[in-house]
Amino acid sequence: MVFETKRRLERLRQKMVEEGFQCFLISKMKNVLYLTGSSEGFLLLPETGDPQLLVSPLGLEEAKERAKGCQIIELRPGERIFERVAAFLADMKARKVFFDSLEFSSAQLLKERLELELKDGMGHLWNLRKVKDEGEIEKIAYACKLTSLGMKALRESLRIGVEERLLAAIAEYEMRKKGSDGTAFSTIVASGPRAAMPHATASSRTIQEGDVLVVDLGATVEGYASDMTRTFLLPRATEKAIELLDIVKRAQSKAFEGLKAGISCKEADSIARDIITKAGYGERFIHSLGHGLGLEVHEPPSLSQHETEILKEGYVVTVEPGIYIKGFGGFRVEDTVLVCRDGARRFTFDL
Ligand SMILES: [Mn+2]
Repeated sequence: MVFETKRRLERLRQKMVEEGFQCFLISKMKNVLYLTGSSEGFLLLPETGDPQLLVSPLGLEEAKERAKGCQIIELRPGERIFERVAAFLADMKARKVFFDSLEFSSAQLLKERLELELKDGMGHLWNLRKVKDEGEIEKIAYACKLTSLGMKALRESLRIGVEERLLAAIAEYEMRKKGSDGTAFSTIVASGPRAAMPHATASSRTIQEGDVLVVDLGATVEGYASDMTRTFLLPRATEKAIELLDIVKRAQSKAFEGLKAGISCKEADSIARDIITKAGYGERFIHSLGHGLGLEVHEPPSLSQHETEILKEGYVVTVEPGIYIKGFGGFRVEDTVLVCRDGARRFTFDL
């Protein structure tokens, strides 16, 4: 971790200097975690000298224990952080400053005090964060294993009359017990007509004969997420439901087989979309094929028709085609995978 955060900080600094900027202000928790190992603090990365981590008394212990490669500066209780940032930027005579996220009022304060050019530098951070290193891959793979175990426990508890919320609890309990730090998002357990809503969370509805059930689940391990969806058909599911799930599964496995470094996000999306369109449900595939995943569940790139970016070795993405028919149900199968040179490696289990 020490070498990794140091390498990340140096690469970001190099980009900053190349573009003629003197400082990078980093306030998003996941970016601070990625660059320092601590999820506490506000990071100032100057062109020379130690990065400075401004920390409130509340986060001081964590920062001291976990932050690597930077100088920790304790803020006074109630001290306004941007007063300190402004003073720091004035001291170093910064003129061009990158930020990852900046509230309008904070930007205004800086502009009032200093002659500054402020520019969104989040793209530089994403360029680093998109390519996962060994340590990150290990954490994501572990989170995916826990998610698969949770999904398996849910499947084993699946019966007529059980509440969606109980099924969610069973899956989450299993993940927790095996080592998850928490869910990566609100677990989706959507049965019957509710399955047609891609973002429905678990409700008090009970599972009925003939239901379609969509379960979307994720764990976290040391800040890293996982994402997995399975669609289950209850006894007496209709012929149409069986057919629709088959189409989605076919689209999903073809997209997985075709995924590799060197193809574009759009091309990846097209593999699945063409299959679903040929089957007559193109209009019902209402989202993109997938998304990047790491410290956040949804990261760039988006595997969509609008994204021409080329996938690189080391990207972790989801592959999740779906078909949704209002009043009838929804069908989605999702795995988290690593993009490799000649293909993709699946982290979530085959179940
Ligand atoms: Mn997803």
